[in-house]
Amino acid sequence: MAKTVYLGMIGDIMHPGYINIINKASEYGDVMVGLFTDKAIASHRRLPYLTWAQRKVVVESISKVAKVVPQDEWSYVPNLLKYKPDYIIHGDDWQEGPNRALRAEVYKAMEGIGGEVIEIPYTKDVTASGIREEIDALGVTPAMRLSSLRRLIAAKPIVRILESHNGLTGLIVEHTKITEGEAERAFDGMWASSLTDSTSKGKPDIEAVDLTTRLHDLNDTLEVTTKPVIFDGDTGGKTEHFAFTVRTLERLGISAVIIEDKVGLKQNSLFGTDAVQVQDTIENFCAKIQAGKEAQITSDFMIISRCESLIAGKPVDDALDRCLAYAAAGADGIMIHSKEKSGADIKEFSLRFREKNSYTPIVAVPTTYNQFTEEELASWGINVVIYANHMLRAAYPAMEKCAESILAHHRSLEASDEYCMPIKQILNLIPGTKKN
Ligand code: SPV
Ligand code: MG
Repeated sequence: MAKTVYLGMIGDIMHPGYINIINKASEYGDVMVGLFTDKAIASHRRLPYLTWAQRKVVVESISKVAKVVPQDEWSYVPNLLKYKPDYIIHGDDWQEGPNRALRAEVYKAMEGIGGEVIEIPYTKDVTASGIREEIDALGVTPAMRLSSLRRLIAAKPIVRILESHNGLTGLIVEHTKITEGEAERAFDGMWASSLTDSTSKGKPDIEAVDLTTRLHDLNDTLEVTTKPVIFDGDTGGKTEHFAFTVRTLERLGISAVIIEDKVGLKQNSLFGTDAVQVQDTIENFCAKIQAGKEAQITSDFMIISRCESLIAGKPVDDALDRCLAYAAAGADGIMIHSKEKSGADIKEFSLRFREKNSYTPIVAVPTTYNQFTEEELASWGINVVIYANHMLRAAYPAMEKCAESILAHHRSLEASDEYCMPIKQILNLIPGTKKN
């Protein structure tokens, strides 16, 4: 009987390195490709361009691949125990660096099932991550960006979104990453916040900065990023107007709009009951959601309804009634907001909402209850966390201190040393900056 050789791969960008390892594997037996699912990848890396089904079509049509199976974990072990291959093949690049632990557990598992590990020299001149960087530098199509949020929600325990209000903050969301063991940690996308869009213009957050202006400025972020954007649509305006807003956002490749169930002059929610916060009727707000759903062209765009009951001082029961009705009316997600510091209301809401509705994504904005980790929020059933204003709030105190220092010292020496990045660094900050 032919032997089986297991080869784990993401298979997003086909390149000679992959073909080389498939050819080598086929010398030992039938090649079984463990094709990483979005879920397996999302725990450690950015999602691939192609969906699992699309990648499968490509990989299974390579003549030396006998079979493609899903690999649902970053670890190979569950599939090795399930399929018990005679061999597993891997590039020797995992002998060093963060993948060493992955290698050690593979050796142990293969020993347990009586199989063997084959290591071949890693193809250095071309890598999928190198090609990916080059493609990302070219940008992304609106359609690809738009659909990526739904894929992320399906693949990750919790999707991590950070506020961006200009091109520069967009670049921070796009590129900032850290490594934690074998995993890369980065932000999944951007929040186009009405608070920071208006504050950065020196205006109050009362829908005074009109949609056209906000979208014009958002274009700066879209030009230099590839990650999905969730747009803060305030109240969504008049129902008749909201339908146009949805079409415009879709055309730009925005993944989702969040509209809040308030009427009258909108005030920022973090004023809580210090401001008059009047909610729409459930019936009217459901009609607005439905008008938006009817207007949208793609099936991937998301309309997320935001409930302001807790902000307006009403009980969790009121928020539940509303959110269940919004979901039933067709909302693709619900955002529950609160300025309560303990987080108890959000936790109770989320757990009780999940008892009645297991599938509609829940979005939370833990600005005031920021003591909870993403893992804790996810354990309550929350799917998306938005850090809604932190780029702006971080920048302002630094700028103010810098300005005060120049005044106090009658020169900029102290301010430059203490509060400013070096000139050389700012000149090279922007990717693509060229020098002769
Ligand atoms: C925003 O960022 O504009 C929001 C969230 O709507 S909050 O400011 O908390 O209301
Ligand atoms: Mg807002």
